Amino acid sequence: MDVYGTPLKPSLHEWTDLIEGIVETGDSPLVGEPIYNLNREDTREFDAIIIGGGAAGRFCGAFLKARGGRALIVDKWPFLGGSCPHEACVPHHVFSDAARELDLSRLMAGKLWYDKEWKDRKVSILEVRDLFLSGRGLAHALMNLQTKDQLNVEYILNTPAKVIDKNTVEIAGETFKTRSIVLATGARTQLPDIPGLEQKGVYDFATLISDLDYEPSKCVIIGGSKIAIEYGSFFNAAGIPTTILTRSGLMSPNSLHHVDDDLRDFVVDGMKVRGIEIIQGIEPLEVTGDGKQVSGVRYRTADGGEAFVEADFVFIATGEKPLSAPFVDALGVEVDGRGNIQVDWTCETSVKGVYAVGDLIGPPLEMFKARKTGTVAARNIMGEHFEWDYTDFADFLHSTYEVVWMGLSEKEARAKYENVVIIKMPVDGIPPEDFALPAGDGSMFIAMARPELSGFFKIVFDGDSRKLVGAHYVGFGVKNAFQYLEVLMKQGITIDELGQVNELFLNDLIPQLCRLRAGNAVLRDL
Ligand code: FAD
Ligand code: KPC
Repeated sequence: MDVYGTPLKPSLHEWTDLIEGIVETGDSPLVGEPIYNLNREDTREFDAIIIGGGAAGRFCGAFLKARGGRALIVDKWPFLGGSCPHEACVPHHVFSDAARELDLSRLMAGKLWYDKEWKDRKVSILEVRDLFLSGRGLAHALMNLQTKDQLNVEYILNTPAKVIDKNTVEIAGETFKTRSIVLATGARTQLPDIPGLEQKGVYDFATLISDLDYEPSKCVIIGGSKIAIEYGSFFNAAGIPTTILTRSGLMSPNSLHHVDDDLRDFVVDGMKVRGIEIIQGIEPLEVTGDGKQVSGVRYRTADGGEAFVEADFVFIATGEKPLSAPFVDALGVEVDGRGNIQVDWTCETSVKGVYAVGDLIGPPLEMFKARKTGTVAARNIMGEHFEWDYTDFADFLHSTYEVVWMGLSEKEARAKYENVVIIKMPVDGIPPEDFALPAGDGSMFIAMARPELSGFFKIVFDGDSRKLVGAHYVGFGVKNAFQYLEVLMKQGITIDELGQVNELFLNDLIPQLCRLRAGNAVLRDL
């Protein structure tokens, strides 16, 4: 199918029907047929052929085009945007929104207009999943429309690309020449090496979307990744008893940097309060079952014994592995022990003129890094020498809260600075159940009913320079604030400047508490 040329043709709704006919119903004549948005009259060589049109590839194409280059994005799916709108971040946010609503209903059960039966009520996770599916087509459609009609980037979809050499790519039997190649094929779940995974009842984030066809009644999650916390919090909030089996501790330094102990405790203890069973230090041994349907998970305990936990739903959250093998074979690009393609800070691989971006180059597997590495590769391909070190970044996850942290943890700050000043809520020495703060944006309601669950807040200063060096928050609406605060922190914002911020939310603790302390020539904790 050729879609090149006419603006806004296909329309948003035509794109939706076209994509859904391939992905959802499989009854479109376009199944297996490439979709060409390709200017065949343009005889210029491509500056880059981008293999994979997810966040990393799409931003690479858009940036390269904006810099005057010619890019061609190829994706095996019939839509651009990749895993984020299809099965990853977007459903994750739908589930986390639902978890927050459900959690509030349970915390408030029997109060105000909240039905007291909420305490034990189970809701349908299929309905929530299907709600996501009912909106997914439009997200897919928007990606194709925006890329074609607003960003004017050429693409070929619904067909895989095969790299022949560093200047040649084969797409649907046709050979295309290019000055450089950008690899952007992302990552998939790394399954643990244990028997029983082939049985019905074993899911990951992707197959939960594509395959789940029953309402689980008991869930076991294998793994301790962010996804374990996020999806586990949702399943549990939906009323499915949930156990998390994890090798290392949740939110442990192995997988996440700069996590403060008290932030972690607030999150993990909060999950336990809500009934999630968390078993750490385990080694999964087998997903048990009759060969057809799972019955549970057998595991080695932290003290070397064996134990079993029953389940009709096993969710794998043991991390992801990059889809790098075809490029090692075709180009000999260097990878690390986990298969992540090795790149320098310009995103160039060990093969000159071949770049790799997004999840394919390893952690952090986050959208900001995927999109920005795409632009970094584009800039360098277009002749600018541009390096970006993405190793220090603000981070977040969802439990039934938003959990956000950036800069140094208190422990890291104390190791680095002599005079560390802490401002935090709840206040040490007062029982949290007597102390309805932080009561941030969105948790006022909880604070009145369950003060101890109203959130967690801590900011860390170097008391000598008065500069902000870390911030940690559990509550709602914080991601937005912290993504800008991180920029200010990196620019060296002080407690005095933070105290000058005009708060829109009366209980935004950063400006008000900084202002209360900023008058002191010698800073003190609060
Ligand atoms: P992808 O989006 O996976 O794109 C790779 C593309 O390559 C796909 O479209 C695929 O079809 C295509 N492809 C593969 N092989 C070929 C081939 N041979 N030829 C052509 N095309 C090919 N990050 C956040 O920042 N915030 C979040 O809230 C968040 N939530 C997440 C929730 C979950 C459950 C998961 C799994 C991840 C989440 N992430 C989140 C991470 C985020 O989704 C990824 O970092 C991001 O999507 C990676 O983008 P990418 O372009 O590198 O890869
Ligand atoms: C559709 C949507 O809002 C989120 S998916 C974003 C994919 S991309 O813009 O390519 O990073």
